[in-house]
Amino acid sequence: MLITVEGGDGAGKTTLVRALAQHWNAAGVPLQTTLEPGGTAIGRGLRNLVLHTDAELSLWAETFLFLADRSADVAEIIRPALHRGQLVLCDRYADSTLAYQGHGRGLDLDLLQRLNHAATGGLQPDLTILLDIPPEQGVARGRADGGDRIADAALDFHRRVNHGFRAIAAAEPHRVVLLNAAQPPDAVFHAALAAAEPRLRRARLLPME
Ligand code: Z5A
Repeated sequence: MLITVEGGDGAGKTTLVRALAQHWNAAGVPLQTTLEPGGTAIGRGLRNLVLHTDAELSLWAETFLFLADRSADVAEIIRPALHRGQLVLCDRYADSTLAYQGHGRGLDLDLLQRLNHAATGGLQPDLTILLDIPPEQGVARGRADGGDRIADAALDFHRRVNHGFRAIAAAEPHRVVLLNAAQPPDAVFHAALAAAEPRLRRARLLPME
């Protein structure tokens, strides 16, 4: 089973992935975590390049760096873990490319869907937890932790990204669960558990109650 956690800058994805991983590890769920960009060795190099280069990067060059990272993550980490029967918890995945490069940068959404399909071999999350936060609030949290090429973009960009994530959630309500990420971390964690654990039980990754 593949669960992805998505959302704007500073939404609390990393905080939530850590808390869920700790909780499910303690419950004995076989678990693999990863993140994009940067889940693999090649991905860590790509992450540094795409987020921190001082050089000019075209929008498509930026996009292909994220896609190359995703392709490596799926091939090296996600598919092998799924074959081992593990639950995979991924901090960002294909929806981020649609929200940031599509809705945010304005690149063609249909083409990005096809490129995501090529990069992932069509692997779709079973569940996506979308952490929704007003962009002003998320950006302020993210900046307090140090920015990057994309996080430092104008607030208008982050508003389009937020609108993009909400459009994805509205289009795929069975896959995407939207949570209010402006709540305290513990409330976000419990809302995420409530969304995920019935599915984990159905997949026999957790015992039935
Ligand atoms: N990007 C892209 O454009 N296209 C793609 O295809 C992909 C990514 C995959 C790096 O991603 C950038 O890449 C990202 C999108 C782009 N840039 N932006 N924007 P990333 O996921 O590595 O970086 P990020 O989104 O900037 O993550 P982040 O700043 O680390 O945010 P986060 O993981 O969502 O939040 P956090 O680290 O858990 O929390 C941030 C701070 O808020 C921290 O001090 C926490 O203690 C605090 N926090 C967390 N939760 C709460 C709550 N609930 N209340 C109060 N405070 C909280």
